[in-house]
Amino acid sequence: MNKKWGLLISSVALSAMLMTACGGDKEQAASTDAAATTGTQVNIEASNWKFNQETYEVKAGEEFTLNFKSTEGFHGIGIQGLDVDLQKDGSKTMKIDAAGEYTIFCNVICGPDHGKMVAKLVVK
Ligand SMILES: [Cu+2]
Repeated sequence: MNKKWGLLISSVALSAMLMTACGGDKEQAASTDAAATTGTQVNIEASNWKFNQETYEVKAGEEFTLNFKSTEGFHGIGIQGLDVDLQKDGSKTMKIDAAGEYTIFCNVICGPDHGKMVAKLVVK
């Protein structure tokens, strides 16, 4: 075998090893997520420069989990009057006893349309 082929084969083997390692990590992350998803889930996704829904609804007095994810860019959420402070990705389980409407806003200065990043949490 000449040197050139040997080098090519070992670099292919190396990248196959690296790909396997990455695949393994992903599987582990997915099963961790699945374990945390019981009860009412409120999935909020942020991109440049909006949330995936204008309104999110939950029931008063019932526990729910906020799952926040930045799918494009780096964003976060705060909710006026509530102790919520998630950035980039994260979850928070909480309960709101009184019905009402709360303003969800991006709490990361993320770019030109940062100020437009608002949505509503409606507690019924
Ligand atoms: Cu922002």
